[in-house]
Amino acid sequence: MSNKIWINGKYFDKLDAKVSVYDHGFLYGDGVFEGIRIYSGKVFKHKEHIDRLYESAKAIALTIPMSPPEMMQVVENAVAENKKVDGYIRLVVSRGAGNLGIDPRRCEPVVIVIVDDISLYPAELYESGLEVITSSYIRNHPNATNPRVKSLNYLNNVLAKIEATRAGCLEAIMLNHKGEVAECTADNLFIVKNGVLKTPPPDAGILEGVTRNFVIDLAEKAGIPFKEATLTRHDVYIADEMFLTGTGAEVIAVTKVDERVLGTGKQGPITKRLRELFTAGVRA
Ligand code: PXG
Repeated sequence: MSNKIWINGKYFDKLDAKVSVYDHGFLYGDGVFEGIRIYSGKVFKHKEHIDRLYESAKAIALTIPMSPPEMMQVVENAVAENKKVDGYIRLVVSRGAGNLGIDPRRCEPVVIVIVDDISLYPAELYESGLEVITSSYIRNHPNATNPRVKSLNYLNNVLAKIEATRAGCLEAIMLNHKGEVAECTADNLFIVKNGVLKTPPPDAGILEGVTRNFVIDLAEKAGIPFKEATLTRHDVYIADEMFLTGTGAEVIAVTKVDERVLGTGKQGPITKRLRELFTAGVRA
């Protein structure tokens, strides 16, 4: 069955779901988005994603032409329309079509809900762990487009991803402008050192991931010592364990960074435990 894609109030088949070439999302990356999972017929952390979408929109001075509860209803309806039980939702709010200048005042926002599937990394890597590099591209400076805004401008991250794949890896660690560890191209990063779980704080210049916050909750409930901490590349190299979290990635171990083997070179015990808690938790 073809996907039914919702655009400003109407459903379109995948091949007919189109936006204008004058759309400022296309011309300038002017817009915001969310990626959301559907597990067992339920939209996972729906309110958290919608709240972040509205915060991202507010930060770029984009008024979404409906209220958050209305948006949640639109998303629920699109999931039902597509009869999706397990899948992925891409919610996009573009500044919309205007003229060819960057001034957005003539634009009419466009809201798009795509219901589909996603898999970021091959299934076997969820057992063996990923190998990553540190990118030469830094994450956005907080006084440029703040990394907490999930904007349609992912070019920095795309360049880091290209750098990674050219180096034979699937993911890259991005540092911030101070040289501290921020996150990967579409995932947050955690390490374990001497039994303590650590991840960079939001002001390290990261997207404050919904999956990140869920995993922190799971760790705290399971009694795993946790703290937000400024991390350098050195902390990553000498970590006992490392893993990434994200809507697309879920929870995946990292076993090699810049050709340094982490810990035993296998998915570590705390990572394994959190992966199990995650898999059970998203369907609870
Ligand atoms: N950092 C960045 C830069 C992201 O883009 C995350 C962290 C994780 O956040 P969540 O809230 O998802 O736990 C993201 C999420 C894709 C894709 O198509 C990207 C994301 C999510 C889903 C799919 O590559 N980004």
